[in-house]
Amino acid sequence: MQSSTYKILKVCVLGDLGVGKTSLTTRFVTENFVDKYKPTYQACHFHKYLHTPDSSVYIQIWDTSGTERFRSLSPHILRDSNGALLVYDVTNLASFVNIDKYWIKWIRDIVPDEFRLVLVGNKIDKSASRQIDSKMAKRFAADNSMLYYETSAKTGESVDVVFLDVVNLLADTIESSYSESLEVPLTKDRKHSCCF
Ligand SMILES: Nc1nc2c(ncn2[C@@H]2O[C@H](COP(=O)(O)OP(=O)(O)OP(=O)(O)O)[C@@H](O)[C@H]2O)c(=O)[nH]1
Ligand SMILES: [Mg+2]
Repeated sequence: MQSSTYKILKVCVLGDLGVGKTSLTTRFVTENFVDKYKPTYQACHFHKYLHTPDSSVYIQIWDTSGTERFRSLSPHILRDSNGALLVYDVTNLASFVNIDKYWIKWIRDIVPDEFRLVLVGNKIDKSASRQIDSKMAKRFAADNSMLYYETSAKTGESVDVVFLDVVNLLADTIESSYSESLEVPLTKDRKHSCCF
């Protein structure tokens, strides 16, 4: 059987309840958006094959639950990831405050300081309800050594950019300690996700 060699990149998506972690992930992987809120229990695993000018990448995305009582899997997922997207909702002040108050500390207790984090302010299509100023969020991200993006999973704005930049950002971590190759049959199954 014919096959291609892919580098494996593992990314996890973290953030408060309802900020749009699943919507961002499914928008990127399947190009769909669902308005109806269905909370994630435990975690869902998504994957996608990407071709950059330099290499072929098999990106595995762990979409975690924002609910505290379902967060038991998250430390294992985080340790097994090359980097993480830290998502908040630009219309929900508490979800931004929690990035500093809770998420960064929680992550730093689990993985080394050099672990790469990307901050994402989602739901920018709801501009009339915005509570977090872009400049302030960008400054906060820079102060915490994170790249910063604003997205809308609903319209798709900047969603691909985030994931493609994450692939570039983490490419060197794949080549060093996480370097791995995967022999992927060209006749791949069409299933994109699996939830626990
Ligand atoms: N307007 C708008 N709504 C969004 C956007 N992203 C997500 N939503 C909506 O926000 C709600 C929550 O989205 P989810 O993607 O399920 O949020 P989540 O972070 O995965 O939530 P948990 O799994 O419970 O932690 C859903 O009703 C989505 O349709 C967006 O960019 N714009
Ligand atoms: Mg979810």
